[in-house]
Amino acid sequence: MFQKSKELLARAQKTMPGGVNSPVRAFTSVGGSPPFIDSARGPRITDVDGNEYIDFVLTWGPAIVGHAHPRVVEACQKAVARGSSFGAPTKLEIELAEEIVDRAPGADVVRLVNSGTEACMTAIRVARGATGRDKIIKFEGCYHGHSDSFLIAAGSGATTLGVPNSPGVTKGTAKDTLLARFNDIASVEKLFDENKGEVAAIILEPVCGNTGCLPPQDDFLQKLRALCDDHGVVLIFDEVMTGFRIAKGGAAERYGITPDMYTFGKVVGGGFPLAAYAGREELMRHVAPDGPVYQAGTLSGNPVAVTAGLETLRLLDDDAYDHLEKTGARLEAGMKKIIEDTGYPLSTHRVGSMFSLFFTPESPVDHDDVKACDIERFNQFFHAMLRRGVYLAPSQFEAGFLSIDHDDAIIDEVLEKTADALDEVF
Ligand code: KE4
Repeated sequence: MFQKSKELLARAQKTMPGGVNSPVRAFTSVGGSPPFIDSARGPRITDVDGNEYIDFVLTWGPAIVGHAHPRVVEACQKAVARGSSFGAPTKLEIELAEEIVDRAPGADVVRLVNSGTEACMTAIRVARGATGRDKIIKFEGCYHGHSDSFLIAAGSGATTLGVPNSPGVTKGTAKDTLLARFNDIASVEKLFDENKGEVAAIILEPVCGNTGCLPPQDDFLQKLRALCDDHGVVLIFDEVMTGFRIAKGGAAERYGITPDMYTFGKVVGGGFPLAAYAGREELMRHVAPDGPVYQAGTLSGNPVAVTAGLETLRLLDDDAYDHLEKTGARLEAGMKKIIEDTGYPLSTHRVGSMFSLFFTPESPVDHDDVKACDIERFNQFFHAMLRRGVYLAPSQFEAGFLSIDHDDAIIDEVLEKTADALDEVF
């Protein structure tokens, strides 16, 4: 079933760490070796051995209008034929910036960059530059890319100071990152009390997607907004995953909370290396060349990636979001029915078109809860689904995604396969 993929992996490992260009692709947590993908179209991907899968990874979110959407392909073909990058301003970048400003509540000014990592690392630089403060608060289980300030684990229980969770990150960097617990406003208040006047920003995924799909509880986001207002702290919504996916205006629109800054990625680039940070005029005018906070990029806003992002967002009209919501609800209802009928120790969360099936009966509210999942059983389930032609994210700590091409027939087929795979692993 995976012969050619296995051969390619052995060859790839000779010249690339783990044979991959991003660690999660190596299947380290789920075991086994990853299928090497040959092509994708709509809701499906095909590997080099000819195996076809219904895709719920969607290249970690970007393929929300399906893989290789004809309109996106045609527009990018025309764009690349006019030159792939000029390193100079273009009209297209204005159109994408205006589309983002139109959609994201409170975003007045946008800067296009090349990855979510770049967007997040720059957003905290702007917050630090604008406030003159050094510390940031992030939440355990939230991921904001691989820049040093975010590769921080919670220190010993007593302290809430961060410690590096990757070699190469200095203690000097780690001391300025404080760790709070998602959905636990008291953990944030405690950090504010212990670091009076030193916190520049709070950055969070308003709906976690990097510890499975965890929605904000009750009025958690409202209370965070109020705390930031009280302490003059910049509230940054990392909407790299949720942006333009869970609503036209992302989590800010869905939950009615306006952050001071945003980061975007994935959907906004339509599968090309494009991301963005945005925010209130007063903050974003600190960014060079308007202000002194420096950030730059050779390929930032290149016309091909901008074309892909623009075409994708233009396809995401009200009907598209209505479809994503309906298929998400169908999937969620089906999973809940399986859990109810079988009594298996499972729970599920869904927000719009992102979801997770957790291998714990207690509905998780934070990263610790997800760490208590039966990871071994998840891994068995993952492979059981792969053998059935369903490509899930290769980790309990990732979220699943739907595209506008995932229809009722696909959802019903996957629910059947899910029940069958669960019977196999339980
Ligand atoms: P990139 O640098 O990978 O474009 O974006 C970093 C990032 C920032 N913020 C959020 C909320 C994100 O989810 C991400 C990246 N997400 C992971 C998947 N959970 C990308 C997959 C990978 O690392 O290969």
